[in-house]
Amino acid sequence: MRIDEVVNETDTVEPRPVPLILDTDMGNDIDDALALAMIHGLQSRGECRLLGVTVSKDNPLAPAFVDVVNTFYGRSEVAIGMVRDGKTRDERTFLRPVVTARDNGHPRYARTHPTSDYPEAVRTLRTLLSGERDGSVVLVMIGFSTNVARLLDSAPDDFSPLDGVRLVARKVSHVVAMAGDFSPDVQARLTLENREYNVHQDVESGARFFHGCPVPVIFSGYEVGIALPFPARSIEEDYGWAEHHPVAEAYRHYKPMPYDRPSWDLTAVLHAVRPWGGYFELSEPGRVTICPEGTAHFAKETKGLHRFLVLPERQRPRVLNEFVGLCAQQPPHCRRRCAHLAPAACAGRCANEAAVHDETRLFTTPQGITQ
Ligand SMILES: [Ca+2]
Repeated sequence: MRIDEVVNETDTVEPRPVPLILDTDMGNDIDDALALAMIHGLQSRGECRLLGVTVSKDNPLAPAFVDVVNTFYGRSEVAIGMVRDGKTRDERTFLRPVVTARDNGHPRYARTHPTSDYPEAVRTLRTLLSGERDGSVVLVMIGFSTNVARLLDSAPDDFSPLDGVRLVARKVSHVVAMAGDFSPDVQARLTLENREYNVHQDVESGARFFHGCPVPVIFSGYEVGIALPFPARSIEEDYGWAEHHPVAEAYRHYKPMPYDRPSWDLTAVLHAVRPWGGYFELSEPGRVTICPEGTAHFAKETKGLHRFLVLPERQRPRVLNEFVGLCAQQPPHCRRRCAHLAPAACAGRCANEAAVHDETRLFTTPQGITQ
């Protein structure tokens, strides 16, 4: 599919559940955690379907945190894949306090996978893609390109007779990537000082993926998210429906509160699920080149597969408002299972009971949903 077809199609179709795969460096910054919460909020509203999450940060607490969040939202079926020999092994500040939190001797947050032996990410990506309809999957990248570059280089296997490039070309509609900085000032003078984190942490993989990706890529640059500070006030006020909320708790651990953190990764998610929303404008088509020193250069090109998001000033309050509301969205399964309880009474309790939070099990347990 060419990029103008993506744009034209998404401009006119009605909203529908978008099949998503999220590739994240969960743990390096708090916007990844908010982005995952936002995806769950959008899925609770029927707007997307999270197929899987692959983690590019090489620390076992990173997929464990993803597991905690998915389980909290009652979506144990979401696949999780983990990089091998990846970048950034340090824990940083919020993964361990949330994953290992205990109350009265029991884990505060349940996990679906009892150990940290998560499948390798490329295997997960190939498995997920091979099972989806052709041209349907939107790949959201909010970290380094380690996993997706290896995906392109992957060979045919038991899941698909296609190599990585052909598998992506067959199954992926387009990619939305938080990467680069496409503000006019930076593009006019690329320097080591204005390299964007996701690109320069793994330059080789970024070049491999963005230069070789066979489907359109829409970039959300550094300049978009920096203009959208997520309000600490929302963390303090909007999550009371759960006794403990793993993402709100992570936010408090990331840095001393209160602080408003830029919403880089959330911008990619919002555009991936609601490209029709009018939140952002799109650049002309072109080609992004990843330079050896870790900068990303955009050049207009009529048939180029790349575009980048532009945030109109008038849309800033509206986009922030969507971020706040979607991240704090309560999952509907709590209301279903605990319909006999007031929402405030149900949320914290059943959020900690992973087994009964499995949505499939909710509808198949012979004893009924109150078991
Ligand atoms: Ca990230």
